[in-house]
Order: sequence, then structure tokens, then C-alpha cells
Amino acid sequence: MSFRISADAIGSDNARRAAFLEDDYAALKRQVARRGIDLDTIADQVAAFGVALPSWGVGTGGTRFARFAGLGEPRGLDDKLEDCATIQQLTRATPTVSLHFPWDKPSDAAALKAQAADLGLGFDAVNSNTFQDQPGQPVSYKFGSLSHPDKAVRDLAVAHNIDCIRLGQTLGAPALTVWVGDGANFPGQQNFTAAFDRYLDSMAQIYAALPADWSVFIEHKLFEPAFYATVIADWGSSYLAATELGPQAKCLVDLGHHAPNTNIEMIVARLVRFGKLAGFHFNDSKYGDDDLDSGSINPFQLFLIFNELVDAAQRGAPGFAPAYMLDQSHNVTDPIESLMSSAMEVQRRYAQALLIDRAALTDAQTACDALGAHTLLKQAFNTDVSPLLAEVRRRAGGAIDPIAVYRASGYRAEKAKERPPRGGASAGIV
Ligand code: AOS
Ligand code: ZN
Ligand code: ZN
Repeated sequence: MSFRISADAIGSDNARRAAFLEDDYAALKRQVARRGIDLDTIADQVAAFGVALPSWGVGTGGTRFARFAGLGEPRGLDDKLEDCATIQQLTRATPTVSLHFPWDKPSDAAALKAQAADLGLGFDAVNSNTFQDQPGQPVSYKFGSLSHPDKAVRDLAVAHNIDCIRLGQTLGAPALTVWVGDGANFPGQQNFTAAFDRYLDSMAQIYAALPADWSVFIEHKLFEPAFYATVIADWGSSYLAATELGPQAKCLVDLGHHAPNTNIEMIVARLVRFGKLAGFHFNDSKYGDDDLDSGSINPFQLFLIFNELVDAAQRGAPGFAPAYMLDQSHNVTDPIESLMSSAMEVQRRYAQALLIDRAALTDAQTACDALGAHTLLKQAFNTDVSPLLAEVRRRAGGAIDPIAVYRASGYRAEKAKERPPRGGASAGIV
């Protein structure tokens, strides 16, 4: 029997904190009531919000210099799901997992779906991987995949993506996310137009294999591993490709995949306006694709993104149904703690965006009252919604303080016994 945190452990920790929480929730309820907002209504909206866990995020990440394996880290898919289930058990904010193939390729997809359901988990978008060669692969992705000059390489990459769709279908996933590292390190290495054409041609074959109720998410990234030019470098290229492919193709925004200081919330607004927002890979960054914990560097940006999302939802923007996923690499923390903290951080910014007085904001914007409009955003952003998030978790059977319960449970130490290191297990570090 593998160790799981007991419902009693959650219950008794919650009991110790219940009186304080009740007090704080009541105070927050009175505070927002003065602004004409019913906190219980907000609580219901927050309870309905979920963010998917990246299967690769429960293992220790690393950099290109080194990877320092953590104790008791997952040895395979079963262990990854168990860790994801623990995160969901405590936070109740992460009901789905985003798998990455072939890292997570199951021997029996139907059995995997049942196993996940037993753990209280479903699946969000599945990810393909053509940025790395697999053992025994007949041709290499060293110089690209879907845009490679050699048709044999493109064919292999297309076939892999179609495999991912078929696997994902059996798992009940709704979409395929495609991120490719294709690009060039030298001016002159690649004909930009020819490479983009080949990418489009490959993607059209993948698109043709999509079930009618599926989507393909195109994930752009400014640079890395290609340092001079990347085929899908920005939301413009992503939008052009998604538009060329058709309505089932949309653009996925990973927060770390832009030049520093890019106005990501405005990109989000543009994609929403044209029905092309696929969803998100949430993380945070200071310099590039740092994959730091969500909200750890720029929480205001995260809030401003949710301001756009809540605005879109409230005005019923056509086709608006973004997928929310985390994509982080944990090098110095326990990944379970980081993922719990990030999921709560994403939830926090969503809750705050729900507190914005939109009617007053529209009035301020119409009256060209710049500071008045900004103050309305700041009022919501400065509201401490911690008691709201804790109460939402408590009502759903989660922990008022997930990290405290996790630490007190000794989960990691138990897993260190159950999962002896096998040496060099890697979940990928991109
Ligand atoms: C790469 O930079 C991207 O963020 C992808 O989403 C990638 O598939 C993921 O980070 C796993 O390596
Ligand atoms: Zn990503
Ligand atoms: Zn990335």
C-alpha cells in the first residue's frame, strides 16, 4: 500500500484553524459587501475554477548545467499521478493532469484513464514531444521536426502527433498542445518562408486527424533551443498558423515565452477578440523561459491577465473557453509544494479579478479617468482573498492550509522510502 494523506489529517488540521477562518471570511464578506459584492457568489465561481497540473512538473526539474534529483520523486507515471492526486486532495484546485508523450506513454490508455478517475483526476490537453530524440528513432530532430527540410523527419513528427491525439482520445483529453523548438541558430541557416510553409503543411496533416470535438493548441516561444530564429516565435506567427489551419486550431500562451516586458494581457485580449485563445501555461519569469512558480515574480501581471479573462467571460465573448495549465520547473523546492502554491496563486488572481467593479471601470474608462480606472483595479488587487480561497478549499473537502498539512504528513519522507532512487530518472527539463 502506498502512503496517502488521510482525510483525518486534513480534518484535524482544518478543525484547529476553523475559528480563525470563520472570523476572517466573515470580515472579508463584510468588506466586499460594502462594494456591493456577495462573497459567497464569488466563492462558487472560484470553486468551479481548475488549473491542470503538468505531469512533468511533479519531478525535479533542472537546468542545462545540472539536475539535482529530489528524494522520493516519481519514478514513472503511476507515481506522478499519485503526486498529482495529493495536490488535488489538498487544494481542490487541480482536477486534471496534462500528460506529455512519449514521457508518459501508457501501456494501456483505457486502464490509465480508469486509474486516474479512481484518484479523482481527469486529463486536460496532451502534449507532443518532437524537441528530443527518442531511443532508436530512425531520423533525428536535431535540426527541427515539423518544419525540417527532410520529409522523413516531418513525417515522423506528424505521425507522433497523430499518435498523441489517438492516445488522448482514449484518455478523454480535449486537445493536443504542440510546441516545437524548430528554428535556427545562424542567420542564413533557414529560409524563413520555406520553414513556415513546411510547418503549416505538417500541422495541416495533424489538424486533419483531429476529432470533431478536439482542438490543437499552438504554443509559441520566442527563443530556445533556437537562439536566432524560432519558427513559431510569437503570438503573431501562432495566430497566422491557427487561422490558416482552421477553427479547431488556437493559440496557447505560456507566460514565460515572450520578450521581457511584453504586454501579455494585451495579447490575451487580442486572441480572445478573435476567438483564438487556446489557454495558458502558467509560470513566472524574470528574464526568459524561466519556468518559475506562478505569481512568484510578477503577480500583478497574472492579475491583469485574469482581468481580461473575467471581462471576456462576463460579456460572453464567443467561443471563450480557455484551458488553464501550469508549466513550471522546480529546481530548488519540493515540486508538490510549488505546484500547490502556484495553483493557489492562479486561483487568487482569478478571485481578485472577480472583485473588480466592472461597471465603475467602464464608467471611468468612458470618462477618460485614467487614475480612477487604475484605482479600481488596484482596489481588487490589494484585497487579501486568502480567507476566500481557504474557505473554498474547506467546503470542497480540501485543506485550509495545504502546505502545512502536506509538511506535517511526512508524505515526502514516506515516498523516499517507497521510491528508492533509480539514478538519473528524468521527466525532461525544458
Ligand atoms: C517549452 O518551452 C514549453 O513550455 C512546452 O510547453 C514544453 O512542452 C513543456 O515545458 C515541457 O517541457
Ligand atoms: Zn509551456
Ligand atoms: Zn517553456
